[in-house]
Amino acid sequence: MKALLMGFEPFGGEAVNPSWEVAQSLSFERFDRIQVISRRLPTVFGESIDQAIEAISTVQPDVVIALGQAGGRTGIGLERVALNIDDAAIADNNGNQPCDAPIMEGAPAAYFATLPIKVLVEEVQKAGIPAATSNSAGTFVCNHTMYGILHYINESRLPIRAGFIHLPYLPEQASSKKEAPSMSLAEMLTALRVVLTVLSRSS
Ligand code: PCA
Repeated sequence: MKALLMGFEPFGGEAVNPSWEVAQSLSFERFDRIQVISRRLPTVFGESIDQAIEAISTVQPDVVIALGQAGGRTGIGLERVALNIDDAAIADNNGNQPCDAPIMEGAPAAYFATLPIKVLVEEVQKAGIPAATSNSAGTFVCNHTMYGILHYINESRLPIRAGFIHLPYLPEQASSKKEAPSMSLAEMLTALRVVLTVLSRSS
């Protein structure tokens, strides 16, 4: 199975983004006949979708998983749905801050992830790592990118399963914040190995 794993560059004043740390680390591994190809996306509206689509068409993966940082979450979040809306509480890395704007005019209001999210949550939990389904990927660049990926795959009728996973802060990010939950990189990597293994066995 060929898996395209995408993470984001740091944003909002952070020095790292766990999503890219995880995606990058896994690209150096080989397990269960899974080939992981990683790409780092800009935390920028529009450009993130363009680069994700470019990566999908060059890599031609079986599975696409985009990862993102969701500071404040206590576990791995398997996103169920992407909404056709941009509504940013902070500016992206290019200074864009859209408000109540559709991502794509005339396109569906939402897309569901095409990954078996309940099964994945259960398996990650069995590995001893906090995980939950999430019914909102927010309305910032992650939701935007998830929507763009699912819309592209749907419109192009590609046989690619795709979804989005949000990650908590890394301990080094949480250490300077008041009561912020975090998860170690090692645990995040274990969770993603579980996710990829389950997907490779059900392809
Ligand atoms: N998290 C942001 C965008 C990039 C990232 O890692 C989000 O949740 O929208």
